[in-house]
Amino acid sequence: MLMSFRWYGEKLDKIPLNYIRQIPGMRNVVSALYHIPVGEVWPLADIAELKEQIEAAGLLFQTVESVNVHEDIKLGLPSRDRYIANYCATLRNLAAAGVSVVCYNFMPVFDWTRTELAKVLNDGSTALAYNEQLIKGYSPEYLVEKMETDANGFELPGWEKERLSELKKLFAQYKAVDEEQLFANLGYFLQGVIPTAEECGIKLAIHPDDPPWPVFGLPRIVISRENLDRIISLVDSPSNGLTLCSGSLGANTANDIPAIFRHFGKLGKIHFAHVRNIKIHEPGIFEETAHKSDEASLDMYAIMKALHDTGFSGPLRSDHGRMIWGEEGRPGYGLYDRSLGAVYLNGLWDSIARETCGKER
Ligand SMILES: [Mn+2]
Repeated sequence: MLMSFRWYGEKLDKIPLNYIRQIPGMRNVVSALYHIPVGEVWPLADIAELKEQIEAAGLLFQTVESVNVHEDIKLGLPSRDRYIANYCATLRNLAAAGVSVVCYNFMPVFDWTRTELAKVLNDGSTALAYNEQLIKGYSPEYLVEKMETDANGFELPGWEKERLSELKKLFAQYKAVDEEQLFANLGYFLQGVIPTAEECGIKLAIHPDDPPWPVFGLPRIVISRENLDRIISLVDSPSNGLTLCSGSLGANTANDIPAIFRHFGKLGKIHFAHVRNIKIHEPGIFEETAHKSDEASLDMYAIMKALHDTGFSGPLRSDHGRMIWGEEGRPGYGLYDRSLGAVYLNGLWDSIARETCGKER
């Protein structure tokens, strides 16, 4: 297991790499080229520069989150072939720089969705939260505005302005895309990119939809064990795999998270793991919490045990954290609570490893 931390680059992230280096057991940085518009090729020189910065701080750069998929690919428009060719060129450049895992998602229009970016929890910390009842009263435009004003001046991943400026047009285009069509469009994308990924040694890892149900009537398919099984069978290749995210899939209590990790771990399909906790108050209403299991709804020990038992050796990150100790930063992506999460998960991993293998170290 390669403990990892998401970082937005020198320009966009206020957390310095040397702070990340000081988190006990931290080894790998997960990043992306945020200045390249969706659909364009990531230049090798820019990737190399990012890699040099990260390695100069004593950390690895083996994982990219995300190379976003152009909306035309998700919609299945004729222009998708050009964007698929660009995606392949980006994968080749990433492989040339030593990247081995590339995360992506296939959510129409909106990326992850929350109704509150700073819900005050009982201990005075703040966290991201979701309330299905509130969403029902929002228009898509209102949600976009709200996310922007609540984001502390940071651009949120997946909520880049230029992509969301044509909401009305996008919603009209998606009227023709139901779940089956979205599966077909994902299949077409994978048939286009997996051969290149396989050839250059990149493992593609689709991230679950967050939350794992339709929002504003847009179809969502990366939502359950059954659908994940279908996705990995769209193209049979070691490069066609998953980012299993406990907090995303876990928002639906029908998803048995430790069992899902064990199932896909046995198949060798977990290329990247996001392990975080949430507290579900009732169906459709949840908030993000500290990682520790007794504070929330998901059993972190059972998840880490499933990963360990199935020989997981890929990157893993504590994903989101709360805002604690007065920190101000990008919602979900502060230094302190994500660090506590990483250390907690490392502690679980160490004790599972020692119980299982009997090793002193
Ligand atoms: Mn995640």
